[in-house]
Amino acid sequence: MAFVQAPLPFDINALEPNGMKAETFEYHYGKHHKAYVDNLNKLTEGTELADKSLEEVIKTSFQDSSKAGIFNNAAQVWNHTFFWNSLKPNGGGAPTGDLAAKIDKDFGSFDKFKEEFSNAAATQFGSGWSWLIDDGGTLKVIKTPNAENPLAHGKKALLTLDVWEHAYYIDYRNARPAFIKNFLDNLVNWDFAAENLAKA
Ligand code: MN3
Repeated sequence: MAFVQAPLPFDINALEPNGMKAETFEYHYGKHHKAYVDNLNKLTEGTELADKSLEEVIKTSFQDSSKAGIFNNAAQVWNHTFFWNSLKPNGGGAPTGDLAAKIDKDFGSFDKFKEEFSNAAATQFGSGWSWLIDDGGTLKVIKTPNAENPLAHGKKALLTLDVWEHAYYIDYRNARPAFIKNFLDNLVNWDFAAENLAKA
C-alpha cells in the first residue's frame, strides 16, 4: 500500500489574509511535500517497509545509516502534515485551558514560551524545525535539523514550525524572524496543540 499525501486542512488561499500566499502552498505542499511522498514510495516499493505505518517507518529507519534516505523522506512526509495542522486561518494569540496552564507552569509564562520558541526557530542553523513537545509530562521547546523530529526520539510533538528556507522565501524572502513572528501572532492552531497534549 502506497503512502499518500494528506489533503491540506484548509483551502490553498485560506492563509493569504494571515501572511502566507497560495503560491507558498503551490510550492511547499504541491511540490516539496509531494516529492517527499513520491520519493518515500519509490524507496520502499517492494520492501517490508511499504506495508508499515508512516510512524513505524520513521522509528525503524532513524539512525540506521543504510536507511537514511527512507528516514529523511518519511519524516518529511510526517513533519509537513503536522505543520499544516499547526496552522489555521486567524490563528495565533494565546492558548486556553490545560495547555495554557501547562505552558505557564513549564515556561514561566506564555511570553517566555514565545521567546523560547522564537529563539529556537531563529537559531536553527540551516534547514530544520522548531517544536513544542511534551517530554514525559513536561512541555519543552526543541529544534531539530533537516528531517529529524520528536517522534524519532520517542517524544510527543504538540506544534511545529518549518524553518527550511523554502517555507518562507515566497512570503518573507530571507526574513526568517518576520515569518516566525507572523506564525505566532496570526497562524498557530492552538486547538491542534491542545488535542495532541490530550492524546495518550
Ligand atoms: Mn518544508
